[in-house]
Amino acid sequence: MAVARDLREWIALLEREGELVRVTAEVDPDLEITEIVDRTVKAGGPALLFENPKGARHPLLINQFGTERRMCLAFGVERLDDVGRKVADVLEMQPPSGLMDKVRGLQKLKSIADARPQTVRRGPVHEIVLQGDDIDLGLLPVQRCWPGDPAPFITLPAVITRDPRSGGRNVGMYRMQVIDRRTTFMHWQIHKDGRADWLATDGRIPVAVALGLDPVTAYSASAPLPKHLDEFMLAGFLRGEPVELVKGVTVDLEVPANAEIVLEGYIEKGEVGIEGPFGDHTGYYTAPEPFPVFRLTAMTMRRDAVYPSIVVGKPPQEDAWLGKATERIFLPAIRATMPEIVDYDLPVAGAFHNCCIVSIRKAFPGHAQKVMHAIWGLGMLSLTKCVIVVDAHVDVHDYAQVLFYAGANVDPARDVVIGEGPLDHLDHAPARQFVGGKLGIDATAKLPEEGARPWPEEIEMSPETRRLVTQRWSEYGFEQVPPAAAAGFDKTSRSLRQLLRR
Ligand SMILES: Cc1cc2nc3c(=O)[nH]c(=O)nc-3n(C[C@H](O)[C@H](O)[C@H](O)COP(=O)(O)O)c2cc1C
Ligand SMILES: [Mn+2]
Repeated sequence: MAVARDLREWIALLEREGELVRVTAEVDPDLEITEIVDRTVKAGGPALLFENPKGARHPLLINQFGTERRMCLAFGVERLDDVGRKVADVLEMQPPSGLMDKVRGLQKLKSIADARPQTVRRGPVHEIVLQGDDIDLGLLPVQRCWPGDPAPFITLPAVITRDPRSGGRNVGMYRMQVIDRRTTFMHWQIHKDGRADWLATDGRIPVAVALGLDPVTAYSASAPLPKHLDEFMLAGFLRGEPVELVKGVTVDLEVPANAEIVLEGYIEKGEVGIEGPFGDHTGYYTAPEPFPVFRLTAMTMRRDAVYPSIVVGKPPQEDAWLGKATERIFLPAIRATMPEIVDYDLPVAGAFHNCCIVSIRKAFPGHAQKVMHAIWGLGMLSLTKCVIVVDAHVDVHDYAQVLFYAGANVDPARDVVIGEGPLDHLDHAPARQFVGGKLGIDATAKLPEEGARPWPEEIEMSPETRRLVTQRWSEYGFEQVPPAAAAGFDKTSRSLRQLLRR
């Protein structure tokens, strides 16, 4: 499946697939769009293109990522795990052993070569260039999302900076509160790479913000890559086509040539103001806090540029699927250092950082604790508040099943780890901001060395009886198939459900 080159091709693809609705009625970006989108997302509805946002010159695209199907369309895959497999293929590369192996190896190497962004001389993003007094963020339908928000916020930006020491590029998604026609705040939180670039800079740091990208590049801005890795590389690798970049007009940075809109400018080291509150993905308003001020020096656009937006709030919202994409794409990288991990799940209702369920092939006493501590030491997963470890055969995506083992296999006096460590910037629960408690729950079967009595056997029907019942099913004369919704959690009842569906 081909992936979209830019936002326009993506919109066309969504339309062909029946995944987009155009709204021609005049709709207010002040709260009204949020309420429409909130209902649409929760109903599993389509992407929405608001063609006449009130008071603005440009249309607004929202809910482009709001379902699993659209997320798969974005990556050109059948299932999100297929994207993870592409990453695994490269991470697990071995010296080739035969001709076919060599050919396959070359294909993989090509995908790595494609990852490198390509500089081009010009791009449509410079069809319109506004500088000085002509710069006006009021042209864009920037949403005020929730009633407690003091101003409109740009919510789906790809913020481009360079590390002043290494020159390495970073692309991050950080919300931007509009202050006036030519100024916003930049909400890069304490653990984030853009903020580190800013802190490492003396004086002013050039910043470019791309709005309206192909979906994979837009996603990549939200991906938690290690600091030294360029998110545009990830985008090129996942797309199988390099991201094309052009030189900025007023900043010494390169920007996506096919972006709908680019905001160029700078941030002074010492210039901060009070940003927020903002109704965030935690489900609460974040407290007002000092964040730096972004001053625009140019606003460039394609003709008829489309402005992209997203609403976050109490889960589930559209960002759920951006998070699930990260969960699937990063599994192979996590497994590269912890091969005992079978799978993991970051529940949407846990706002991703509140809870991590992980299944492991347990091999020695204390293994579950080892994995908890590894997660608390791994990239952005280190901010995870609660880790639940289960055995390999448990389906981490089936929360009823996880709860069963967390209940049945846990002696709280023995199997709960309470630690301390860094917490998400926006977590309001800990007594101090940024640090607080960690909860680990070891829901694996325990070994004698871990202080367990002989562990009982789990109940499973014998294969012969299952086969017999399957064979005789029609003989039993059931009139109606029992509702499959009475979802049990163990393998027996799942295979029974599959049987009943036939
Ligand atoms: C819709 C959306 C909005 C986000 N807003 C912010 C934000 O305002 N501030 C922030 O620090 N991270 C925000 N994030 C998370 C970052 O984009 C994410 O942590 C990313 O890895 C940051 O890039 P970095 O690792 O290069 O710093 C947001 C993510 C999404 C999907
Ligand atoms: Mn980064």
